Amino acid sequence: MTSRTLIADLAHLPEGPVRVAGWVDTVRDQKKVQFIVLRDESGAAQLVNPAVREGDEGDPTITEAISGLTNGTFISVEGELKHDERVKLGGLEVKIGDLEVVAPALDSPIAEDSSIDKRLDWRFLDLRRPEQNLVFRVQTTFLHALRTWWVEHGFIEIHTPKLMASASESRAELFEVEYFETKAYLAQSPQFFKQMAQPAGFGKVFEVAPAFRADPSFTSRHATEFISIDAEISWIDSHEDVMRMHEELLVAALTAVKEKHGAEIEAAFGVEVTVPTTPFPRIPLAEAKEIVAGRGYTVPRADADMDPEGERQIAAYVKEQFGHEFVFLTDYASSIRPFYHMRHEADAGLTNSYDLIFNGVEISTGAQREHRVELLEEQAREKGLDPEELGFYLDFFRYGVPPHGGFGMGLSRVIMLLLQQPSIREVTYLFRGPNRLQP
Ligand code: AMO
Repeated sequence: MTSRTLIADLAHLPEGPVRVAGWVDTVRDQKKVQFIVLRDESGAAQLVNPAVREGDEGDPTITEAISGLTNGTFISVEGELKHDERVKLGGLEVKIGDLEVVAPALDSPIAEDSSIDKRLDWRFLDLRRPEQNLVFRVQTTFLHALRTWWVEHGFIEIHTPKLMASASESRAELFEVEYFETKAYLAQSPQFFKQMAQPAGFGKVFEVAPAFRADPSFTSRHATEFISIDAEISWIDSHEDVMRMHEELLVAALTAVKEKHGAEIEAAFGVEVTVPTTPFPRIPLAEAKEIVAGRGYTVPRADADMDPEGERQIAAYVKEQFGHEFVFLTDYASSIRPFYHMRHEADAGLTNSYDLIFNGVEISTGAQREHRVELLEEQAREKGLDPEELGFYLDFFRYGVPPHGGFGMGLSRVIMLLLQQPSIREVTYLFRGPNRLQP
């Protein structure tokens, strides 16, 4: 590979010869001044053609080459680095000595004001924007911090299969695929197999992997394929232990994001990253619905989950009352939770479960699991599931399983809410939805 200096590193180099390479962002081509703004993955810098600047020496053939450059062309430039505080862009410029057009570019089919659909059609060009690059650097830091926390706390990483013989969540959102002479389903969640790690003796596990939902909705928060962040821990007393792990993990990850990217995020998105205090507020769902009703909004179905407006309202209340961006809604009714959630000892109508709301949107579901096989079988039957089909799963609970629980959290939802973006489409590398399979 030909060596080059990343543009972000130029600021720390002494004046002298350098080679930079990247995409032409803009060309200013006038009689007395000719310069290029060059962008690479680390930043942007101004390159000046000395041949055009009065009194400077240079190669006049370069002038012609620059005049013919289109935006987006990938070029390599050898030149002289000069530090000059008067240059707005980074206080430096590179005097062009030699310029090679490595790969020319057609005019971009998208602009900043293009519709999100058009930008997704041309996602590789859209991703070239510095804010988009920042999104994925933030995501990298976020995930790295999660992993670091998990590893420091004795978790084991697992990779569960995405081809399954049965549903793990609702049958309604299941993708069916041909599998030789039989059918398979794309995993909706690693639920069953992360639970399997408990009788397997792993103690604490995590997985970051794709999950699939045949959900035909076109909301800003749903995709048909998304990255699910999952954790499952053994030997818990209740979902409270899961929430404690969850909030500590998020504090670690948001601390890392703020330290590394806080200033950039503020400059690019006008968003101040807040590291939350612990414990996060916890409100039982029934009480949350009353609070929301007191604010003048009635969640449409009393026996259902919060709807999006209900989530926004309870988040607004929590922000006003506690100055917090997160809230755990707890103790969901068993009628609206999966069969595997443990129910309250004293009230089987409620579960040891929670949803985590961040800036007004659900980012996660967590729960203590039912580990007593007779109860689990009964709960499955009650939900209309066939214990035969779930045989492999129910067996996990027949051979010594500790009380356990965990959560699943959608990566793109967290990043969307952290950077206050309007849709997960903006923060997903390649979005998959009901009418998008390409690119
Ligand atoms: P649940 O179905 O609530 O729980 O999903 C957990 C989290 O995954 C994200 N998510 C989605 N993100 C984008 N598009 C979708 N279609 C989509 N569906 C879900 C959300 C959601 O909060 N097995 C349980 C978790 C557990 O109990 O451990 C489960 O999957 O952020």
